[in-house]
Amino acid sequence: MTDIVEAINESNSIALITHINPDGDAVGSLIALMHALDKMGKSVYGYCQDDIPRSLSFLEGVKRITKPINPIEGYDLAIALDCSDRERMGDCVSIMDKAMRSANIDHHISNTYYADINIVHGNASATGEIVYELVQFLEDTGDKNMAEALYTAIVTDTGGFSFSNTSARTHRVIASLIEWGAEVSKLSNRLFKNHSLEWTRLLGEAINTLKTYHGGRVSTLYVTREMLQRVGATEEHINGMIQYGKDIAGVDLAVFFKEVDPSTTKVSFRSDSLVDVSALAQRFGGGGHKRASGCTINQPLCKAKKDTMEAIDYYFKETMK
Ligand SMILES: [Mn+2]
Repeated sequence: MTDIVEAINESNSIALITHINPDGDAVGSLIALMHALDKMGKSVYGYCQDDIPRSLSFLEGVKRITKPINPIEGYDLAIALDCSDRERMGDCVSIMDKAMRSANIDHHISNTYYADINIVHGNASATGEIVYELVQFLEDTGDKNMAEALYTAIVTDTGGFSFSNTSARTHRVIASLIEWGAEVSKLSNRLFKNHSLEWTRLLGEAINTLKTYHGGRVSTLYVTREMLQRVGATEEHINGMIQYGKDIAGVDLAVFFKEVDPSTTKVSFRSDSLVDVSALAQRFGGGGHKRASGCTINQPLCKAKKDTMEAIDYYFKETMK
């Protein structure tokens, strides 16, 4: 931590970068750090290659996160948040490359330590939990804007404090955030009880594809381009749907396939306890955590599904003998 605090103190212009296809942790961590650096009088710029999900648009300062179109070159410091490797930054990687110094704040065990300063805590529930710690070093006290952003980061990455990454420390951090002004019921309503009609209809489509394997221990769901069109939904609406496959009694491993285009399929894995899904995803060049991971397969949905199920068959044969 002292290295990054020093780097921040010595810098005036600071770029904050988060990952492609951003989630609550990506956006919340970036915004919280942005507010903290604002307070220190730094010139802060937020970057993300992709659009910010509408569900996060209520966060104060979210509009300041821009796409990397003609970014100012040569920032004193560029900090990547929630990015396990350089590729996760997408087009924003050039901003880091052109910065005087770089830092990487993340909680993925697969992190590749790609920056000058690397703050990687594999047991943190969210990058937001690490940013909370950093903010303590930078500020006397947090404010409501930081609290809402960090609460969002942590509550989304822990699945509402339900995943195994949720620790006593996580709850202590959340307690502080409530003291800083985070309103639990307001944030829960905004984040979890606010589904669009399109999302709900798409869920119906996805549920219709449900199949189970290995005696009900593995479930699969998928969404095609055609299904998205039929209900007027976008890719953003798919976020979180895999949970419905995993929440079925008896399911140890849930797999979700998303048809990106006719020759590209994104695969997500979730598991409860038995299956190390980071190993499964790595087989296809992906990565993630033991309990949540993903990969992109350059095959049509049908073939990607077949390949994935074969890998799962093999995994079950080898590890569940
Ligand atoms: Mn995260």
